[in-house]
Amino acid sequence: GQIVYLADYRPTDFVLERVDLTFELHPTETKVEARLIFHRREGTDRQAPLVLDGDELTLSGLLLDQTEVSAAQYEATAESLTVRDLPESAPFELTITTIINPEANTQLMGLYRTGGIYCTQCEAEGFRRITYFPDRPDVLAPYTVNIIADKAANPLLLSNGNFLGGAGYGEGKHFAAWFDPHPKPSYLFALVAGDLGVVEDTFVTASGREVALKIYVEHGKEPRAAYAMDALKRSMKWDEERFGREYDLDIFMIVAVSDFNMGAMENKGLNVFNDKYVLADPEIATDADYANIEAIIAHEYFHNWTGNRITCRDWFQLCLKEGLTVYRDHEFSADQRSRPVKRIAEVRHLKSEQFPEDGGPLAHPVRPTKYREINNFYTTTVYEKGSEVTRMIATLLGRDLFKQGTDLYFDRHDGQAVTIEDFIKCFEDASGRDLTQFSLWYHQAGTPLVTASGTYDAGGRSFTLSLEQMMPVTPGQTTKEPMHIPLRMALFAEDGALLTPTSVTGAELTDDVLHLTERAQTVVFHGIPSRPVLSLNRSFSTPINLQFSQSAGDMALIARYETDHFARWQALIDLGLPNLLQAARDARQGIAVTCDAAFVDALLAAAKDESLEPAFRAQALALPSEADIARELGGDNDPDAIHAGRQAILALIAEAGKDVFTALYDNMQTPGPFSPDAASAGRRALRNAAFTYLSQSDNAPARAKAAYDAANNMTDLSAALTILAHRFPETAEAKAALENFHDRFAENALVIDKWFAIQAAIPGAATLERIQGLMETPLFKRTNPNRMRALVGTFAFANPTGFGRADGAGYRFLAQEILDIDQRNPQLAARILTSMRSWRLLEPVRADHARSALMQIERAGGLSTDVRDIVDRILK
Ligand code: BAL
Ligand code: ZN
Repeated sequence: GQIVYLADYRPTDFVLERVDLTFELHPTETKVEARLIFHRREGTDRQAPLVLDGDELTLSGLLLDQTEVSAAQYEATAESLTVRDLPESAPFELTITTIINPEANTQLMGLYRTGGIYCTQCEAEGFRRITYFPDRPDVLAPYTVNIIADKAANPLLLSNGNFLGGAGYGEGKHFAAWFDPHPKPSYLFALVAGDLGVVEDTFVTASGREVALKIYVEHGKEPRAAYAMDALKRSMKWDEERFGREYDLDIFMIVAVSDFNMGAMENKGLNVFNDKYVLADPEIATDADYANIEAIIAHEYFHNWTGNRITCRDWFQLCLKEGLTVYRDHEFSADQRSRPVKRIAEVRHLKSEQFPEDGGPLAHPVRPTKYREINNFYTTTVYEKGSEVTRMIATLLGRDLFKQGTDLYFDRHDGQAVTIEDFIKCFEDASGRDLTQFSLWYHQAGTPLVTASGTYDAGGRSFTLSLEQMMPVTPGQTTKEPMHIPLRMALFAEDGALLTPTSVTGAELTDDVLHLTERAQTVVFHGIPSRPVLSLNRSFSTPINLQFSQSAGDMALIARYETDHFARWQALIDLGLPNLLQAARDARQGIAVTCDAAFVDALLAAAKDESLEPAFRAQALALPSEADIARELGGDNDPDAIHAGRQAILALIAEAGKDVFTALYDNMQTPGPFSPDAASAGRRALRNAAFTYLSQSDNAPARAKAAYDAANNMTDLSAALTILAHRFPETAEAKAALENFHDRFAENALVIDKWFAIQAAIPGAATLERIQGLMETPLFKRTNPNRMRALVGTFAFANPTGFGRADGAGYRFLAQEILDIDQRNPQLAARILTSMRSWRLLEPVRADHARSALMQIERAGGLSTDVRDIVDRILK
């Protein structure tokens, strides 16, 4: 794998006018005939050869305008096809035939088979595993696709666009033809064939066009697609209302498959989904699963405009479609559910996934300038930080100008492959605002650190706020410019009333947004009658680390009075965090752990505050994770001490709040039949949060066992099983529940993934042996990405004490697994390996073990580019 640089971008020498594909499907020998019409781009070298991309391909036929091409005129390797002496200006047709083996395709890129179904995954560079092609996102063309296959095994033949027709085709075969009129890049191509059940519905667009909606799932699972269908219709409506975007084909299809590297894929008119994000019913899906399905259905649907109608010029621009589309799906979920609770969940995720990436060896800008393997850039930085940057544009411009900016973007760039600069220009043109400094957010990696301190001058009735920003050094970026940081803020009086300054000097303040644009700024708020309590970075308006020493009393006041509920939650977390950090230090020294009463009181007050929605109260009760604590400690970390300290804090809160938690556990039932709506989910979340605390003070598993037996939905069942397995792993009750769960759901892969994941996350050194044992059981499937992520992924990403056990055996186990997975599925191997990205924050003995394990991978022969890229960067 060679390094690709943004600076090297140039358009293709040839323009692709049309694509006509014919597939004769066969499990091991699928014949692909690609008829491509090209002409030479004006102004390019008249002699230049046409060079097409390939990946593990063998050419079996090549025609130029229906005539065989002589051996002297072309050169074919597995990775490329070069054709010389092509017409200087006239269009020409190239007919390329390849034979591919879907059955042997374990990478799950290109055309492969899963559960008897043919399906494709082409983003980013999978299409070149199907045929030789200019496989880059700036080559857009309309596609016609003909599919020929055995009729009995493949009654269903699907591709992008609108259905043209089908017919019988010789002995036992049939064919279908599809035409997609919207020019698209190859990464959006899709083909699905096989025998599946379907759920059908229709949607009438704002302009009155009827669209057929179809979700294809395994036979018998149709009822489980009902929620996804509902989410799809809500998404289509929301995109019309909020962004003025209508759907543009006669049909929209979703196919759920069980072997899939990603969550889902937005192929034009034919989304392919990991079935984890389609299938749900109360018996198999948790509330979190329902929320994920809703968000991912929306995300892929929203790509129809942000990604498909307007796509990326090159893969460096990935955030153009991903950051914007994540922002859109976040807004959708916020509108469908509770906005503050959604925001809290987003920020939790951002801090626990993206912040460690941005603060470690894999840090890269939202818009990178080089890559060795593009698959490794489908990161939380591109996606989630990309979304945060889009959110900040909306914050800077306000809702109306932001809408005008997106309108302009859709209008100006429809049908094009564009860049981040094109995107930003639309907002500048719509608003008249200069976003030059702001756009550094796309180019400078690392999480900014903002330091704040305030002083009140009673005589002058003014409050002075000193702000400083610091950009950390990241790989390849040592010097950085100050950023434009939009900080939402408010000032409160001691009684919780909002204080509005008569004037502000030293910074621009628009509505509640304070603009920090210099390295250091002193802002004075005039006309403040009493000492104010500052609430800074409300709604997490900017993705920064904030250092602001505030008294416990002030934080408690924000936790109680802020009208921005996100800020209330943040204040509770900020109150708790020092306790968790100190607890980890104390546990390491063998000192008894204590916890500030101010924090416990504020937490319990929030927990029982009936004016707050249950989902919010549940979020307040969920303390920062062990990984979050490790990140905040910043180095020399001992996972066992962090775990012990956090458990001790949980126990102290549990003890102090016994009555509160008992009452919540008893009162937060959800009577009546199960409903996945946000309010019911919130009650379950709060009840299970209370239950987690109660199980801290329980010294017997009886309550958890009773809860397991009483559960009538997967949220409660898996919560009870988690408590039994994590808190009482060696008891007969835990063993019986695990066995019961296994036997009850053995036929249901998605639920068995939970069974594996819950066990992979059991704290403590013994879990490694458990995992090794689980790998020997018949239900363990090495070839299934969901299963590997559930067991190996959960262990490495979400079990600091088990994975990080002091003897290093967890790291050695991972190294072996990575090398093994890499043989089949490099993309999956590289993804799981990123779990090692924070190894330098470990205490020296563990860090040494981690380094040795990484070096074991690095030294192995035959590594994929995917794994090579990650291991080299992590070790650097
Ligand atoms: N484009 C890959 C899957 C997604 O982000 O929607
Ligand atoms: Zn996406």
